[in-house]
Amino acid sequence: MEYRELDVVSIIEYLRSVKEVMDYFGSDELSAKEVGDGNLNYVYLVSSVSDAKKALIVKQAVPYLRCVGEEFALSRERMTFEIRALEEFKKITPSFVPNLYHCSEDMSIVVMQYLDSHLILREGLTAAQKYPNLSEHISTYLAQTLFKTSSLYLDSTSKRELIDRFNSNTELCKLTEDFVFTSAFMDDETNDSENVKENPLAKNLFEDMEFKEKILGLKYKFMTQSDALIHGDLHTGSIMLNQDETFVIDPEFAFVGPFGFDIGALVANLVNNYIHHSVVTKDEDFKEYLLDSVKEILELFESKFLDLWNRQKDSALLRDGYIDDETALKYKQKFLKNILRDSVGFAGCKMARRVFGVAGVAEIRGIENKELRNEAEAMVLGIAREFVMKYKNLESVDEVLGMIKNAR
Ligand code: ADP
Ligand code: SR1
Ligand code: MG
Repeated sequence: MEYRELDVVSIIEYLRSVKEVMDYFGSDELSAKEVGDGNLNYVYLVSSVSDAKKALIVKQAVPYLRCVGEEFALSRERMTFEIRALEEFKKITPSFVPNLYHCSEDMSIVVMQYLDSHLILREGLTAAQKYPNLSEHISTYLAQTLFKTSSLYLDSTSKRELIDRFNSNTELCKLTEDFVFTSAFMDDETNDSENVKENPLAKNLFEDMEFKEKILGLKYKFMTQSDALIHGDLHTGSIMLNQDETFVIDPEFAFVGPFGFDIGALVANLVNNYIHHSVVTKDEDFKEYLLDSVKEILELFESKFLDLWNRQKDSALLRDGYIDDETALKYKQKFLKNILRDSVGFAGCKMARRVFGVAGVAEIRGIENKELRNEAEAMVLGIAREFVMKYKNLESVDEVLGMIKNAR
């Protein structure tokens, strides 16, 4: 089928030709509305007119970057990688990925389960909503997806096939290289120019050569380290949840990249939310909950990943009998410490890019009072700097928490 950009009318006509979708809706009359709030794509809620609860989500990529406009061309092939990643992660952790009804690489479209009682995690956290299963669920998601797509689990051929299927996601990898690791730390037209102008925080950041040199090291890891299939954009806007269930959506940035990148993205966004509550609501109880969540996610990830590894006898990396158990355990512990370190380094980049770069986050950029926003931005950059300057020598999760708590 030849690609065409759909709208609220043509989408219904398109769906009528998709058997799996018609099996779901039967002969119901359908209506569609656009509900997307993301930076890149269009997301429609299609529902039965007689029963609004009977509904599916349709997401289509367009050949440009939605948040900038048609003048910023971006090929719609990003949806091919989102489809592949959704299918791959669905196989590995079915309960954390929405059900898929229809995927078309030609139309750059995916039709999936409507998460009707779930909220975007960023919104929930900003409203000081606690989620009792978040750490447990997301640490399982991270351990399972990262371990089972790595050379610690796959054989050599399967791992290389995975790289072949995902590492041509060049445009979105380049977006990350540009927006997460580069332009947010120098004068650039894509930055939030109003805020950059005559702002001593921006001047200090752009002139901070020690920090920027360390960012280069992390960018290089991002560009070259093919550890596992990562989501690639695992901020709190890519998680939808309620008190019982947790879903990870929007993996269009997926590629085979460094273990620490997804973990770092999540930590960064939890810490930015902590900063929001430090400056705006001053809700000490909720701040404590966020810190506990960071600690639990990092520690649970480590123990679950290690457990999966201990149960895996042969892989591309290790052959049963190659080393004794004691040596293997020491090797694995050192390996996991390096994942923690890289996660914290990436978290620093991901926090700092949200201050002046394109695509700020609501918790920080949305603070309306200028003084408070400035206070929050200084705190983000302070913690991000600690993370980026010290990540290579970190020994424990508690040290990470110390860096967050000691910031002012
Ligand atoms: P983008 O790629 O543009 O960032 P997202 O995949 O993040 O798009 O989706 C944008 C928004 O659409 C989400 O923030 C959420 O509000 C809504 N959304 C996406 N998928 C679902 C879903 N399966 N169920 C309910 N809402 C969804
Ligand atoms: C211009 S693209 C901006 C950001 O949106 C996505 O969610 C990614 O985080 C990307 O860097
Ligand atoms: Mg998104």
